Amino acid sequence: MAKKHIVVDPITRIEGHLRIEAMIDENNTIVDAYSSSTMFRGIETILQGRDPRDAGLLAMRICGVCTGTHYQRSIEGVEDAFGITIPKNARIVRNLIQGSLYVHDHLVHFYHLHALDFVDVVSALSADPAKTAQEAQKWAKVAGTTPYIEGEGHFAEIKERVAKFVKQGRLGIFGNGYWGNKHYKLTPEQNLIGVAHYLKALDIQRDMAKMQAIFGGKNPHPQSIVVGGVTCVQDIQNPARIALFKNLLKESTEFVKKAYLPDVYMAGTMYADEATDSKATFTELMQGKGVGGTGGGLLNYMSYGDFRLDDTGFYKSALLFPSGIVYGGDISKVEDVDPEKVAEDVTHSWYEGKNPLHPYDGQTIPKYTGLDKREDGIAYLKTNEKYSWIKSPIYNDTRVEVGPLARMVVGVARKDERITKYVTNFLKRGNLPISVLFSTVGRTAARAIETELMADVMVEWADELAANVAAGDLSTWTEFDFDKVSVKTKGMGLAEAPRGALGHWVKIENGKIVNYQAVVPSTWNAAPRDYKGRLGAYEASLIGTKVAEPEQPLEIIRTIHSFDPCIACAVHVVDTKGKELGVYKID
Ligand code: NFE
Ligand code: MG
Repeated sequence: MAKKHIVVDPITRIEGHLRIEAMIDENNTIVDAYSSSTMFRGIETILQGRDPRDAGLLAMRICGVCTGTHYQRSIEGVEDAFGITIPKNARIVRNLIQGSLYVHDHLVHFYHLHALDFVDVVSALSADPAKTAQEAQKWAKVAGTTPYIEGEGHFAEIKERVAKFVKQGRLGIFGNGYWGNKHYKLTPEQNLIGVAHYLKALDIQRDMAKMQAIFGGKNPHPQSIVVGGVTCVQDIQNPARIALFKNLLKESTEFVKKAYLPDVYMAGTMYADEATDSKATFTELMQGKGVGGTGGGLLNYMSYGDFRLDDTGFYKSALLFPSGIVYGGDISKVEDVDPEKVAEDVTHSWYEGKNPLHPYDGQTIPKYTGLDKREDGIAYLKTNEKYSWIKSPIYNDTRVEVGPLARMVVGVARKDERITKYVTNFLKRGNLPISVLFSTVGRTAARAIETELMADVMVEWADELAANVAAGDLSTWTEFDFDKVSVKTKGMGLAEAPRGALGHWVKIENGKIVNYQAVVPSTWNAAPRDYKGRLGAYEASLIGTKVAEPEQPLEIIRTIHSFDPCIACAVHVVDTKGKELGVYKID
Protein backbone atom coordinates (compact mmCIF):
# COMPACT_ATOMS: atom_id res chain seq x y z
CA MET A 1 0.00 0.00 0.00
CA ALA A 2 1.22 3.45 -0.82
CA LYS A 3 2.02 5.29 2.38
CA LYS A 4 2.90 8.77 1.30
CA HIS A 5 1.73 10.97 -1.47
CA ILE A 6 4.24 13.45 -2.93
CA VAL A 7 3.17 16.39 -5.09
CA VAL A 8 5.78 18.47 -6.89
CA ASP A 9 4.04 21.40 -8.52
CA PRO A 10 5.48 23.11 -10.39
CA ILE A 11 8.60 21.25 -11.42
CA THR A 12 11.04 24.12 -11.94
CA ARG A 13 13.95 24.52 -14.38
CA ILE A 14 11.83 23.27 -17.25
CA GLU A 15 9.82 25.09 -19.93
CA GLY A 16 6.10 25.33 -19.10
CA HIS A 17 4.01 23.97 -16.25
CA LEU A 18 4.31 20.41 -15.07
CA ARG A 19 3.02 18.71 -11.97
CA ILE A 20 4.22 15.34 -10.78
CA GLU A 21 2.45 13.23 -8.18
CA ALA A 22 4.08 10.12 -6.79
CA MET A 23 3.09 7.53 -4.22
CA ILE A 24 5.87 6.05 -2.14
CA ASP A 25 5.75 2.91 -0.01
CA GLU A 26 7.14 2.40 3.50
CA ASN A 27 10.67 2.06 2.04
CA ASN A 28 10.33 5.40 0.25
CA THR A 29 10.21 3.63 -3.12
CA ILE A 30 7.92 5.11 -5.75
CA VAL A 31 5.11 2.68 -6.52
CA ASP A 32 2.89 4.92 -8.63
CA ALA A 33 3.29 8.20 -10.51
CA TYR A 34 1.20 10.73 -12.43
CA SER A 35 2.47 13.34 -14.87
CA SER A 36 0.13 16.25 -15.39
CA SER A 37 0.38 19.33 -17.55
CA THR A 38 -1.50 22.22 -16.07
CA MET A 39 -1.29 24.57 -19.05
CA PHE A 40 -3.21 24.63 -22.31
CA ARG A 41 -2.35 26.29 -25.61
CA GLY A 42 -4.41 26.12 -28.76
CA ILE A 43 -2.01 26.52 -31.67
CA GLU A 44 -3.33 23.50 -33.60
CA THR A 45 -6.80 25.00 -33.47
CA ILE A 46 -5.79 28.46 -34.72
CA LEU A 47 -3.96 26.95 -37.70
CA GLN A 48 -7.23 25.78 -39.24
CA GLY A 49 -8.37 27.96 -42.11
CA ARG A 50 -4.91 29.50 -42.69
CA ASP A 51 -2.78 29.63 -45.81
CA PRO A 52 -0.42 26.61 -45.59
CA ARG A 53 2.52 28.84 -46.58
CA ASP A 54 2.00 30.71 -43.29
CA ALA A 55 1.72 27.58 -41.15
CA GLY A 56 5.40 27.55 -40.18
CA LEU A 57 5.31 31.09 -38.83
CA LEU A 58 2.36 30.26 -36.57
CA ALA A 59 3.49 26.75 -35.64
CA MET A 60 6.89 28.03 -34.52
CA ARG A 61 5.11 29.89 -31.72
CA ILE A 62 4.43 26.51 -30.12
CA CYS A 63 7.78 27.01 -28.44
CA GLY A 64 10.70 29.38 -28.09
CA VAL A 65 13.05 26.76 -26.67
CA CYS A 66 13.29 24.30 -29.55
CA THR A 67 13.15 27.53 -31.46
CA GLY A 68 12.82 27.06 -35.20
CA THR A 69 12.11 23.34 -34.96
CA HIS A 70 8.33 23.55 -35.19
CA TYR A 71 8.78 26.19 -37.89
CA GLN A 72 10.88 23.85 -40.01
CA ARG A 73 8.79 20.71 -39.36
CA SER A 74 5.64 22.58 -40.25
CA ILE A 75 7.17 23.80 -43.49
CA GLU A 76 8.43 20.29 -44.23
CA GLY A 77 4.89 18.98 -43.72
CA VAL A 78 3.59 21.48 -46.30
CA GLU A 79 6.47 20.60 -48.66
CA ASP A 80 5.54 16.93 -48.32
CA ALA A 81 1.93 17.81 -49.16
CA PHE A 82 3.07 19.83 -52.20
CA GLY A 83 5.67 17.25 -53.33
CA ILE A 84 8.57 19.71 -53.12
CA THR A 85 12.22 18.69 -52.76
CA ILE A 86 14.37 21.58 -51.57
CA PRO A 87 17.79 22.45 -53.10
CA LYS A 88 21.05 21.26 -51.58
CA ASN A 89 22.00 24.64 -50.12
CA ALA A 90 18.63 24.85 -48.36
CA ARG A 91 19.04 21.35 -46.95
CA ILE A 92 22.48 22.14 -45.52
CA VAL A 93 21.41 25.52 -44.14
CA ARG A 94 18.46 23.87 -42.38
CA ASN A 95 20.79 21.21 -40.96
CA LEU A 96 23.13 23.92 -39.67
CA ILE A 97 20.31 25.88 -38.01
CA GLN A 98 18.87 22.78 -36.36
CA GLY A 99 22.30 21.33 -35.54
CA SER A 100 23.38 24.46 -33.68
CA LEU A 101 20.07 24.42 -31.84
CA TYR A 102 20.83 20.87 -30.66
CA VAL A 103 24.23 21.89 -29.28
CA HIS A 104 22.78 25.04 -27.69
CA ASP A 105 19.76 23.30 -26.23
CA HIS A 106 21.62 20.28 -24.84
CA LEU A 107 24.30 22.41 -23.22
CA VAL A 108 21.78 24.76 -21.61
CA HIS A 109 19.82 21.76 -20.45
CA PHE A 110 22.79 20.05 -18.85
CA TYR A 111 24.14 23.07 -16.99
CA HIS A 112 21.22 25.36 -16.37
CA LEU A 113 18.30 22.96 -16.09
CA HIS A 114 19.73 19.64 -14.92
CA ALA A 115 23.19 20.01 -13.31
CA LEU A 116 21.88 21.15 -9.95
CA ASP A 117 20.17 17.77 -9.58
CA PHE A 118 23.72 16.39 -9.30
CA VAL A 119 25.70 19.38 -8.04
CA ASP A 120 25.29 20.76 -4.52
CA VAL A 121 26.15 24.45 -4.88
CA VAL A 122 26.58 25.13 -1.16
CA SER A 123 28.96 22.17 -0.76
CA ALA A 124 31.25 23.85 -3.32
CA LEU A 125 32.10 26.39 -0.60
CA SER A 126 34.16 23.83 1.27
CA ALA A 127 36.19 22.90 -1.81
CA ASP A 128 39.95 23.25 -1.93
CA PRO A 129 40.73 25.16 -5.17
CA ALA A 130 44.07 23.39 -5.73
CA LYS A 131 42.46 19.98 -5.36
CA THR A 132 39.63 21.16 -7.60
CA ALA A 133 42.10 21.89 -10.39
CA GLN A 134 43.51 18.35 -9.98
CA GLU A 135 40.02 16.89 -10.02
CA ALA A 136 39.23 18.79 -13.23
CA GLN A 137 42.40 17.29 -14.76
CA LYS A 138 41.24 13.83 -13.81
CA TRP A 139 37.85 14.01 -15.53
CA ALA A 140 39.22 15.83 -18.56
CA LYS A 141 41.68 12.97 -18.93
CA VAL A 142 38.85 10.43 -18.86
CA ALA A 143 37.27 12.41 -21.70
CA GLY A 144 40.62 12.33 -23.54
CA THR A 145 41.27 16.06 -23.24
CA THR A 146 42.53 18.86 -20.98
CA PRO A 147 40.33 20.90 -18.60
CA TYR A 148 38.42 23.92 -19.87
CA ILE A 149 39.43 25.81 -16.74
CA GLU A 150 43.07 25.24 -15.81
CA GLY A 151 44.75 26.15 -12.54
CA GLU A 152 43.43 26.80 -9.05
CA GLY A 153 43.14 30.59 -9.38
CA HIS A 154 39.93 30.57 -11.37
CA PHE A 155 38.33 28.03 -9.07
CA ALA A 156 39.31 30.11 -6.02
CA GLU A 157 37.68 33.14 -7.61
CA ILE A 158 34.41 31.27 -8.33
CA LYS A 159 34.36 29.95 -4.79
CA GLU A 160 34.77 33.50 -3.51
CA ARG A 161 31.90 34.74 -5.69
CA VAL A 162 29.50 32.05 -4.48
CA ALA A 163 30.60 32.55 -0.85
CA LYS A 164 29.68 36.23 -1.14
CA PHE A 165 26.15 35.35 -2.32
CA VAL A 166 25.67 32.87 0.48
CA LYS A 167 27.00 35.26 3.14
CA GLN A 168 24.54 37.92 2.06
CA GLY A 169 21.79 35.32 2.26
CA ARG A 170 20.95 35.68 -1.41
CA LEU A 171 21.75 32.70 -3.55
CA GLY A 172 20.09 34.34 -6.56
CA ILE A 173 19.90 31.81 -9.39
CA PHE A 174 20.96 29.13 -6.92
CA GLY A 175 18.13 29.83 -4.47
CA ASN A 176 15.64 27.16 -3.39
CA GLY A 177 17.85 24.14 -4.06
CA TYR A 178 17.84 21.06 -1.86
CA TRP A 179 21.37 21.92 -0.72
CA GLY A 180 22.74 19.47 1.78
CA ASN A 181 20.40 16.66 0.72
CA LYS A 182 22.19 13.42 1.51
CA HIS A 183 21.45 12.08 -1.94
CA TYR A 184 23.95 14.49 -3.48
CA LYS A 185 27.03 12.42 -4.23
CA LEU A 186 29.73 14.75 -5.57
CA THR A 187 32.67 15.88 -3.45
CA PRO A 188 33.02 19.62 -2.65
CA GLU A 189 35.73 19.88 -5.34
CA GLN A 190 33.50 18.21 -7.92
CA ASN A 191 30.66 20.52 -6.93
CA LEU A 192 32.92 23.54 -7.46
CA ILE A 193 33.80 22.31 -10.96
CA GLY A 194 30.08 22.02 -11.69
CA VAL A 195 29.36 25.55 -10.44
CA ALA A 196 32.31 27.04 -12.37
CA HIS A 197 31.16 25.45 -15.62
CA TYR A 198 27.55 26.42 -14.95
CA LEU A 199 28.57 30.08 -14.86
CA LYS A 200 30.82 29.80 -17.91
CA ALA A 201 28.07 28.03 -19.87
CA LEU A 202 25.93 31.17 -19.51
CA ASP A 203 28.43 32.96 -21.76
CA ILE A 204 29.03 30.09 -24.16
CA GLN A 205 25.35 29.56 -24.90
CA ARG A 206 25.14 33.13 -26.25
CA ASP A 207 27.55 32.14 -29.03
CA MET A 208 25.43 29.15 -29.85
CA ALA A 209 22.37 31.37 -30.18
CA LYS A 210 24.36 33.56 -32.58
CA MET A 211 25.15 30.50 -34.71
CA GLN A 212 21.45 29.92 -35.28
CA ALA A 213 20.97 33.58 -36.21
CA ILE A 214 23.72 33.61 -38.87
CA PHE A 215 21.60 31.64 -41.35
CA GLY A 216 18.29 31.94 -39.50
CA GLY A 217 18.15 35.76 -39.49
CA LYS A 218 17.50 35.89 -35.76
CA ASN A 219 17.17 33.82 -32.63
CA PRO A 220 14.89 32.85 -30.97
CA HIS A 221 12.52 32.11 -33.83
CA PRO A 222 14.67 32.15 -36.96
CA GLN A 223 12.76 33.29 -40.03
CA SER A 224 14.78 32.40 -43.10
CA ILE A 225 12.97 29.15 -43.87
CA VAL A 226 10.11 29.18 -46.38
CA VAL A 227 8.10 26.54 -48.20
CA GLY A 228 10.50 25.42 -50.94
CA GLY A 229 13.80 26.37 -49.36
CA VAL A 230 15.52 29.18 -47.48
CA THR A 231 15.85 32.94 -47.93
CA CYS A 232 19.40 33.53 -46.66
CA VAL A 233 20.69 33.81 -50.23
CA GLN A 234 23.33 36.43 -49.45
CA ASP A 235 24.60 34.78 -46.30
CA ILE A 236 25.59 31.54 -48.02
CA GLN A 237 27.49 33.53 -50.67
CA ASN A 238 29.45 35.48 -48.08
CA PRO A 239 32.51 33.48 -46.93
CA ALA A 240 32.73 35.69 -43.83
CA ARG A 241 29.33 34.41 -42.64
CA ILE A 242 30.38 30.78 -43.00
CA ALA A 243 33.72 31.58 -41.32
CA LEU A 244 31.92 33.27 -38.42
CA PHE A 245 29.70 30.23 -38.03
CA LYS A 246 32.72 27.93 -37.96
CA ASN A 247 34.51 30.15 -35.48
CA LEU A 248 31.62 30.16 -33.03
CA LEU A 249 31.25 26.44 -33.55
CA LYS A 250 34.90 25.92 -32.70
CA GLU A 251 34.57 27.85 -29.45
CA SER A 252 31.41 25.99 -28.49
CA THR A 253 32.93 22.63 -29.36
CA GLU A 254 35.88 23.33 -27.09
CA PHE A 255 33.49 23.84 -24.18
CA VAL A 256 31.53 20.71 -25.11
CA LYS A 257 34.66 18.55 -25.18
CA LYS A 258 36.58 20.08 -22.28
CA ALA A 259 33.78 20.86 -19.84
CA TYR A 260 30.46 19.20 -20.77
CA LEU A 261 31.78 15.70 -21.51
CA PRO A 262 34.18 15.54 -18.53
CA ASP A 263 31.34 16.75 -16.28
CA VAL A 264 29.00 14.07 -17.60
CA TYR A 265 31.67 11.45 -16.84
CA MET A 266 32.11 12.94 -13.39
CA ALA A 267 28.39 12.99 -12.58
CA GLY A 268 27.75 9.68 -14.35
CA THR A 269 30.51 7.92 -12.43
CA MET A 270 29.52 9.33 -9.06
CA TYR A 271 25.91 8.32 -9.66
CA ALA A 272 26.77 5.12 -11.55
CA ASP A 273 25.30 2.84 -8.90
CA GLU A 274 21.89 4.17 -9.89
CA ALA A 275 22.51 3.51 -13.54
CA THR A 276 23.84 0.00 -13.35
CA ASP A 277 21.22 -2.14 -11.69
CA SER A 278 21.89 -4.43 -14.57
CA LYS A 279 25.38 -5.87 -14.93
CA ALA A 280 24.87 -6.89 -18.53
CA THR A 281 27.85 -6.66 -20.85
CA PHE A 282 27.67 -5.17 -24.30
CA THR A 283 27.42 -8.68 -25.83
CA GLU A 284 24.63 -9.69 -23.46
CA LEU A 285 22.84 -6.51 -24.27
CA MET A 286 23.17 -7.20 -27.97
CA GLN A 287 21.36 -10.45 -27.14
CA GLY A 288 18.61 -8.52 -25.41
CA LYS A 289 19.56 -9.43 -21.85
CA GLY A 290 19.62 -7.21 -18.79
CA VAL A 291 18.27 -3.70 -19.11
CA GLY A 292 17.20 -0.80 -16.96
CA GLY A 293 18.78 1.12 -14.10
CA THR A 294 17.04 3.78 -11.99
CA GLY A 295 14.78 5.87 -14.19
CA GLY A 296 14.87 3.40 -17.10
CA GLY A 297 11.12 3.49 -17.56
CA LEU A 298 9.39 2.19 -20.66
CA LEU A 299 12.55 0.94 -22.44
CA ASN A 300 10.75 1.29 -25.80
CA TYR A 301 12.66 3.84 -27.88
CA MET A 302 11.46 5.53 -31.05
CA SER A 303 13.18 7.88 -33.49
CA TYR A 304 11.66 9.27 -36.70
CA GLY A 305 15.21 9.97 -37.85
CA ASP A 306 16.62 13.29 -39.02
CA PHE A 307 19.30 15.46 -40.63
CA ARG A 308 19.15 14.71 -44.34
CA LEU A 309 22.57 13.87 -45.76
CA ASP A 310 21.73 13.90 -49.48
CA ASP A 311 19.25 15.44 -51.89
CA THR A 312 17.17 12.46 -52.95
CA GLY A 313 14.10 13.72 -51.06
CA PHE A 314 12.85 14.19 -47.51
CA TYR A 315 11.72 10.61 -46.95
CA LYS A 316 14.35 8.97 -49.19
CA SER A 317 17.54 10.64 -48.04
CA ALA A 318 20.25 9.02 -45.91
CA LEU A 319 20.01 10.29 -42.33
CA LEU A 320 22.48 11.32 -39.63
CA PHE A 321 20.10 9.87 -37.04
CA PRO A 322 18.39 6.77 -38.42
CA SER A 323 14.71 6.15 -37.84
CA GLY A 324 13.48 3.06 -36.05
CA ILE A 325 11.94 1.61 -32.96
CA VAL A 326 13.58 -0.61 -30.34
CA TYR A 327 11.33 -2.47 -27.91
CA GLY A 328 12.25 -3.43 -24.35
CA GLY A 329 15.81 -2.12 -24.62
CA ASP A 330 16.64 -5.01 -26.95
CA ILE A 331 19.17 -3.46 -29.32
CA SER A 332 19.61 -6.72 -31.22
CA LYS A 333 16.36 -5.86 -33.02
CA VAL A 334 15.06 -2.69 -34.62
CA GLU A 335 11.83 -2.13 -36.52
CA ASP A 336 10.95 0.47 -39.13
CA VAL A 337 8.65 3.28 -38.03
CA ASP A 338 5.32 3.24 -39.86
CA PRO A 339 3.68 6.69 -39.60
CA GLU A 340 0.28 5.03 -39.99
CA LYS A 341 0.74 3.49 -36.54
CA VAL A 342 0.91 6.82 -34.69
CA ALA A 343 -2.24 7.76 -32.77
CA GLU A 344 -3.26 10.09 -29.94
CA ASP A 345 -5.55 9.08 -27.12
CA VAL A 346 -7.36 11.50 -24.77
CA THR A 347 -8.86 9.13 -22.18
CA HIS A 348 -6.89 10.85 -19.38
CA SER A 349 -6.45 14.22 -21.07
CA TRP A 350 -8.70 17.27 -20.84
CA TYR A 351 -10.12 16.87 -24.34
CA GLU A 352 -13.25 15.44 -25.87
CA GLY A 353 -12.90 12.23 -27.82
CA LYS A 354 -13.16 8.49 -27.49
CA ASN A 355 -10.84 6.31 -29.55
CA PRO A 356 -7.17 7.00 -30.31
CA LEU A 357 -7.00 8.98 -33.55
CA HIS A 358 -4.34 9.18 -36.24
CA PRO A 359 -2.98 12.76 -36.39
CA TYR A 360 -4.46 13.40 -39.86
CA ASP A 361 -7.86 12.90 -38.22
CA GLY A 362 -6.81 14.20 -34.81
CA GLN A 363 -8.98 16.61 -32.81
CA THR A 364 -8.19 19.25 -30.20
CA ILE A 365 -11.46 19.95 -28.38
CA PRO A 366 -10.72 21.12 -24.81
CA LYS A 367 -12.83 19.66 -22.00
CA TYR A 368 -11.41 20.75 -18.68
CA THR A 369 -12.70 18.74 -15.74
CA GLY A 370 -10.21 19.99 -13.15
CA LEU A 371 -8.43 18.32 -10.29
CA ASP A 372 -9.91 17.14 -7.01
CA LYS A 373 -9.38 19.47 -4.06
CA ARG A 374 -8.70 18.47 -0.51
CA GLU A 375 -9.98 20.39 2.46
CA ASP A 376 -6.65 22.17 2.91
CA GLY A 377 -6.90 23.45 -0.65
CA ILE A 378 -4.27 21.22 -2.22
CA ALA A 379 -5.41 19.92 -5.56
CA TYR A 380 -5.26 16.20 -6.18
CA LEU A 381 -5.65 14.19 -9.30
CA LYS A 382 -8.77 12.23 -10.03
CA THR A 383 -6.53 9.38 -10.96
CA ASN A 384 -9.02 7.30 -12.88
CA GLU A 385 -10.18 10.26 -14.93
CA LYS A 386 -8.70 13.11 -16.92
CA TYR A 387 -5.69 14.78 -15.34
CA SER A 388 -3.54 16.52 -17.98
CA TRP A 389 -3.62 18.89 -20.95
CA ILE A 390 -1.16 16.57 -22.68
CA LYS A 391 -2.62 13.93 -24.99
CA SER A 392 -1.31 10.37 -24.91
CA PRO A 393 0.53 9.46 -28.10
CA ILE A 394 0.67 5.76 -28.89
CA TYR A 395 2.77 3.95 -31.46
CA ASN A 396 1.56 0.55 -32.69
CA ASP A 397 -0.58 0.38 -29.56
CA THR A 398 2.48 0.75 -27.30
CA ARG A 399 3.90 3.55 -25.17
CA VAL A 400 7.35 4.71 -26.26
CA GLU A 401 10.09 7.09 -25.13
CA VAL A 402 11.64 9.58 -27.55
CA GLY A 403 14.72 11.81 -27.29
CA PRO A 404 18.51 11.76 -27.55
CA LEU A 405 18.67 8.39 -25.79
CA ALA A 406 16.17 6.93 -28.26
CA ARG A 407 18.23 8.33 -31.16
CA MET A 408 21.46 6.83 -29.82
CA VAL A 409 19.79 3.47 -29.04
CA VAL A 410 18.16 3.26 -32.47
CA GLY A 411 21.46 4.34 -34.09
CA VAL A 412 23.38 1.55 -32.34
CA ALA A 413 20.62 -0.99 -33.09
CA ARG A 414 20.77 0.08 -36.77
CA LYS A 415 24.56 -0.40 -36.58
CA ASP A 416 25.02 3.15 -37.79
CA GLU A 417 28.77 3.61 -38.04
CA ARG A 418 29.04 7.16 -36.76
CA ILE A 419 26.62 6.80 -33.86
CA THR A 420 28.07 3.46 -32.77
CA LYS A 421 31.54 5.02 -32.80
CA TYR A 422 30.51 7.95 -30.59
CA VAL A 423 28.52 5.77 -28.19
CA THR A 424 31.19 3.09 -27.80
CA ASN A 425 33.99 5.66 -27.49
CA PHE A 426 32.08 7.41 -24.74
CA LEU A 427 31.46 4.17 -22.86
CA LYS A 428 35.00 2.86 -23.36
CA ARG A 429 36.66 6.06 -22.15
CA GLY A 430 34.56 5.95 -19.00
CA ASN A 431 34.88 2.18 -18.66
CA LEU A 432 31.10 2.00 -18.55
CA PRO A 433 28.86 -0.88 -19.62
CA ILE A 434 26.25 -0.03 -22.24
CA SER A 435 23.53 -0.84 -19.71
CA VAL A 436 24.14 2.55 -18.05
CA LEU A 437 22.29 4.09 -20.96
CA PHE A 438 18.95 2.64 -19.87
CA SER A 439 18.58 4.93 -16.87
CA THR A 440 18.26 8.53 -15.74
CA VAL A 441 22.03 8.99 -15.89
CA GLY A 442 22.09 7.27 -19.29
CA ARG A 443 19.51 9.65 -20.69
CA THR A 444 21.77 12.51 -19.65
CA ALA A 445 24.87 10.80 -21.07
CA ALA A 446 23.15 10.08 -24.41
CA ARG A 447 22.38 13.78 -24.78
CA ALA A 448 26.07 14.62 -24.25
CA ILE A 449 27.20 11.96 -26.74
CA GLU A 450 24.80 13.41 -29.30
CA THR A 451 26.09 16.93 -28.62
CA GLU A 452 29.69 15.94 -29.34
CA LEU A 453 28.65 14.12 -32.50
CA MET A 454 26.61 17.09 -33.70
CA ALA A 455 29.36 19.63 -32.96
CA ASP A 456 31.82 17.55 -35.01
CA VAL A 457 29.56 16.84 -37.96
CA MET A 458 28.55 20.48 -38.38
CA VAL A 459 32.11 21.36 -39.41
CA GLU A 460 31.70 18.94 -42.33
CA TRP A 461 28.34 20.51 -43.26
CA ALA A 462 29.68 24.07 -43.13
CA ASP A 463 32.51 23.01 -45.48
CA GLU A 464 30.06 21.20 -47.75
CA LEU A 465 27.97 24.37 -48.01
CA ALA A 466 31.00 26.54 -48.79
CA ALA A 467 32.23 24.07 -51.43
CA ASN A 468 28.81 23.80 -53.08
CA VAL A 469 28.47 27.58 -53.34
CA ALA A 470 32.07 27.91 -54.57
CA ALA A 471 31.24 25.35 -57.29
CA GLY A 472 28.58 27.75 -58.55
CA ASP A 473 25.36 26.30 -57.10
CA LEU A 474 23.49 29.31 -55.69
CA SER A 475 20.04 27.77 -55.67
CA THR A 476 18.11 28.17 -52.41
CA TRP A 477 14.47 27.68 -53.42
CA THR A 478 12.34 25.27 -55.44
CA GLU A 479 9.51 26.92 -57.33
CA PHE A 480 5.96 25.54 -57.08
CA ASP A 481 2.52 26.46 -58.38
CA PHE A 482 0.47 27.10 -55.23
CA ASP A 483 -2.91 27.15 -56.99
CA LYS A 484 -2.27 23.72 -58.47
CA VAL A 485 -0.71 21.96 -55.50
CA SER A 486 -3.04 23.21 -52.77
CA VAL A 487 -6.39 21.97 -54.13
CA LYS A 488 -6.62 18.86 -51.96
CA THR A 489 -3.61 17.30 -50.35
CA LYS A 490 -2.01 16.32 -47.08
CA GLY A 491 1.52 16.03 -45.78
CA MET A 492 3.63 15.32 -42.76
CA GLY A 493 6.86 16.72 -41.38
CA LEU A 494 8.24 13.78 -39.43
CA ALA A 495 11.67 14.42 -38.00
CA GLU A 496 13.51 15.01 -34.73
CA ALA A 497 13.64 17.92 -32.31
CA PRO A 498 16.29 18.18 -29.58
CA ARG A 499 13.86 16.42 -27.20
CA GLY A 500 12.86 13.70 -29.61
CA ALA A 501 10.50 12.59 -32.37
CA LEU A 502 8.38 15.44 -33.70
CA GLY A 503 5.58 15.22 -36.24
CA HIS A 504 3.44 17.89 -37.87
CA TRP A 505 0.48 16.64 -39.92
CA VAL A 506 -1.37 19.01 -42.24
CA LYS A 507 -4.47 18.55 -44.39
CA ILE A 508 -5.10 21.15 -47.07
CA GLU A 509 -8.16 21.91 -49.24
CA ASN A 510 -8.58 24.75 -51.74
CA GLY A 511 -5.53 26.59 -50.49
CA LYS A 512 -6.50 26.44 -46.80
CA ILE A 513 -5.54 24.23 -43.88
CA VAL A 514 -8.50 22.07 -42.86
CA ASN A 515 -6.79 20.10 -40.10
CA TYR A 516 -3.47 20.47 -38.32
CA GLN A 517 -1.95 18.30 -35.62
CA ALA A 518 1.48 18.32 -33.97
CA VAL A 519 2.62 15.37 -31.91
CA VAL A 520 5.64 16.59 -30.05
CA PRO A 521 8.56 14.99 -28.12
CA SER A 522 7.37 16.14 -24.72
CA THR A 523 3.87 14.95 -25.63
CA TRP A 524 5.28 11.43 -26.06
CA ASN A 525 7.32 11.58 -22.87
CA ALA A 526 5.20 13.65 -20.47
CA ALA A 527 1.87 12.08 -21.44
CA PRO A 528 -0.56 10.66 -18.92
CA ARG A 529 -1.83 7.08 -18.91
CA ASP A 530 -3.56 5.84 -22.06
CA TYR A 531 -6.90 4.15 -22.67
CA LYS A 532 -5.48 0.84 -21.43
CA GLY A 533 -4.10 2.46 -18.26
CA ARG A 534 -0.51 2.13 -19.49
CA LEU A 535 1.87 4.74 -18.10
CA GLY A 536 3.58 7.49 -20.06
CA ALA A 537 7.40 7.69 -20.20
CA TYR A 538 7.85 10.13 -17.27
CA GLU A 539 5.43 8.14 -15.15
CA ALA A 540 7.07 4.79 -15.94
CA SER A 541 10.56 6.18 -15.32
CA LEU A 542 9.69 7.08 -11.73
CA ILE A 543 8.40 3.65 -10.70
CA GLY A 544 10.89 1.84 -8.47
CA THR A 545 12.94 4.95 -7.70
CA LYS A 546 13.89 5.37 -4.07
CA VAL A 547 13.41 8.85 -2.63
CA ALA A 548 16.01 9.31 0.12
CA GLU A 549 14.28 12.30 1.72
CA PRO A 550 10.59 12.57 0.74
CA GLU A 551 10.51 16.20 1.94
CA GLN A 552 13.12 16.96 -0.74
CA PRO A 553 12.21 14.74 -3.70
CA LEU A 554 15.50 15.31 -5.50
CA GLU A 555 15.36 11.94 -7.27
CA ILE A 556 11.96 12.71 -8.82
CA ILE A 557 13.21 16.00 -10.17
CA ARG A 558 16.46 14.46 -11.43
CA THR A 559 14.66 11.76 -13.40
CA ILE A 560 12.04 14.11 -14.83
CA HIS A 561 14.76 16.64 -15.75
CA SER A 562 16.70 13.91 -17.57
CA PHE A 563 13.97 14.10 -20.26
CA ASP A 564 14.39 17.89 -20.58
CA PRO A 565 10.65 18.63 -20.33
CA CYS A 566 9.05 21.29 -22.48
CA ILE A 567 5.39 21.54 -21.65
CA ALA A 568 4.76 24.49 -23.96
CA CYS A 569 5.59 22.14 -26.81
CA ALA A 570 3.69 19.26 -25.33
CA VAL A 571 0.30 20.94 -25.15
CA HIS A 572 0.96 23.45 -27.73
CA VAL A 573 -3.21 30.65 -21.33
CA VAL A 574 -2.28 28.95 -18.35
CA ASP A 575 -5.12 27.67 -16.26
CA THR A 576 -4.55 28.52 -12.64
CA LYS A 577 -7.82 27.11 -11.34
CA GLY A 578 -7.46 24.12 -9.10
CA LYS A 579 -3.75 24.58 -8.99
CA GLU A 580 -1.40 26.00 -6.41
CA LEU A 581 1.82 27.51 -7.59
CA GLY A 582 4.96 26.50 -5.77
CA VAL A 583 3.35 23.74 -3.79
CA TYR A 584 5.35 20.81 -2.66
CA LYS A 585 3.47 18.54 -0.27
CA ILE A 586 3.58 15.11 1.22
CA ASP A 587 1.03 13.51 3.47
NI1 NFE B 1 9.46 23.32 -26.41
FE1 NFE B 1 10.46 20.91 -28.36
C1 NFE B 1 12.00 20.09 -28.49
C2 NFE B 1 9.74 20.20 -29.82
S1 NFE B 1 9.58 19.57 -27.12
S2 NFE B 1 11.17 22.27 -26.77
O1 NFE B 1 13.05 19.67 -28.50
O2 NFE B 1 9.29 19.83 -30.75
O3 NFE B 1 9.07 18.50 -26.60
MG1 MG C 1 -0.73 18.02 -30.56
